[in-house]
Order: sequence, then structure tokens, then C-alpha cells
Amino acid sequence: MSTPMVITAAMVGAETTREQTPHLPITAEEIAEDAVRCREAGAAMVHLHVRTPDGKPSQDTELFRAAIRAIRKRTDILIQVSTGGAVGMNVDERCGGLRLTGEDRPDMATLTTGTVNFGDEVFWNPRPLVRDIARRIKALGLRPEFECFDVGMVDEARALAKEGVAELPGHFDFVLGVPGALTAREDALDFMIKSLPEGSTWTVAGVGRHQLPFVELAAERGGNARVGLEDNIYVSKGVLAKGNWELVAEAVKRAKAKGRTLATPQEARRLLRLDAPTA
Ligand code: KMH
Ligand code: ZN
Repeated sequence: MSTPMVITAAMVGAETTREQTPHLPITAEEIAEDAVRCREAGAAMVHLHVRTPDGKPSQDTELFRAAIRAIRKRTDILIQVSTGGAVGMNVDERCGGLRLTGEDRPDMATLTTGTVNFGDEVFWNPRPLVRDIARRIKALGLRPEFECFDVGMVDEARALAKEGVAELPGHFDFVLGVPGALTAREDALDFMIKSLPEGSTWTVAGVGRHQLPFVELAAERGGNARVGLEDNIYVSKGVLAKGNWELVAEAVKRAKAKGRTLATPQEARRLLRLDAPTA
């Protein structure tokens, strides 16, 4: 039996707009409704950003709280909050989701481990800022998903572990195909996998038209995949996905065609070591 595949739905993001797709969920209720359908389609986790009512990207703690409560009222899907936010946010803004404790605490948080060109902008992650966010994630008792837009960011996770601000083996997300960063190429994926610290797990998020083909590459390699409107709005050429759930359903179809089964949230929790103590 192969390892069950963890499908993550990156549902909202900071860049996708309602002008690009009317199917982008914005309110807590819209996010929860789509999350329920993502779970039914086979996703085990959502990667979450939030928006103000007029659709602007936000990392506001109370908006996260509302979305997390709405999701948890209706489904057991795991919730990973973004600490990336939108380009230009300061570190305190970015960490809004990390101020949630008790029953509102997320299950996981992202940690981008280096600076990268992001289209015509710069996603700014100098080393002290990365360590600041790593410490906040650890203080909350969470494990990060190392968000890697290039291979040097995988190496940086080793430095964080050496300094004691993160643990290895860890879970990595390879984001491939952002203009200005590492291209979504099969050999790039293989190099990322080869560069991983021993025993680590990985997910790949192909951006734009690369999203669904990279689900298949991940499935063939025993890895995991992220799909969703944060990274791609089309389910096929020129056809808008009617919600994140439709991208999850298509990913699941492709994963199953490659012989993979899908992880439940409970299995994903075990596979990604979310309950391992953060020393
Ligand atoms: N919106 C990007 C600038 C994350 O969520 O951790 C960063 C991002 C990464 O989306
Ligand atoms: Zn994100």
C-alpha cells in the first residue's frame, strides 16, 4: 500500500481577485462552505489567508478566528494559516493567525525561509524575520510547513534546525512557477526532493497551468500536492474552477489514476507529524 496523499486546498491567497474569478471565497461563511466541499472531495487540509469584507488581503486575527470557527463548526479539515500574507506586510501583520490560542489555534502555519522575487514585487524574508516567525510558530506549539520557492530555502530549514528554532525532519511545500522564482519543471521538483533533510515530507504547489500536472508528478513520486484558487483559477484551459472544491476534485481524480489513496485529516496529522512535540 502506498502512503496516502495529502491534498491541501490553498483557498483564498492574497493575490487572486473577484475580478479574476467570482468563485473566490471571501467571507468566513463562504470559506467554510467551500472548505466543507473540499473535504468531501478529498482534501485533508486548507491553507488559509483571510480578506476584509471588500476583498482586500488581510492577516487580521479576528478575521482568522471567524474563518477558523466557521470551518470547524462544519468540518474536521486541518487548518494551516499563512504567515506570508501579502507582499509588503510587516511581520506583526503577517503573524495575525499566530495570536489564536485554545480552541481557535490553527493546526499548522507556513514559514517561508527566504526572500524571493514575486512577479514584479519582492516577497521579503530576511533571515532575522524568518527566525522571528519560526519562534512564534514554535511558541504556539505548532510545526511549520517550510514554504520553499527555491532550493536554497530548503537548505535554510537546516540552519533553523541547527539554531533550535525549528525541528527536522519537517514538512516542506515546494512552490514552483512563481514568475521570478524557480520554474515549475519536473527536474526542478526532483532537485528539491533530493535536497530534503532525511525523513522529511513534501508537498508541491504548481502555480497557474502547472497546478494540476504537478499533482500527477507528486502522486508518482509518493508526495503530496496543493491546489486551489490562491495559485490557479482554472480547472482546464480557459475554464474557471467553480470553487476550490472543483480543483480538489480534479486533483483527487488524477491522484487516484496514479494509484494513490487520499489521506484523511487524521492521517495527515500523523503523516506530517503535527502532534510531534516541538522541543
Ligand atoms: N502571498 C505571498 C506573497 C504563505 O502563504 O505563507 C506569500 C504566500 C506564502 O502566500
Ligand atoms: Zn499562501
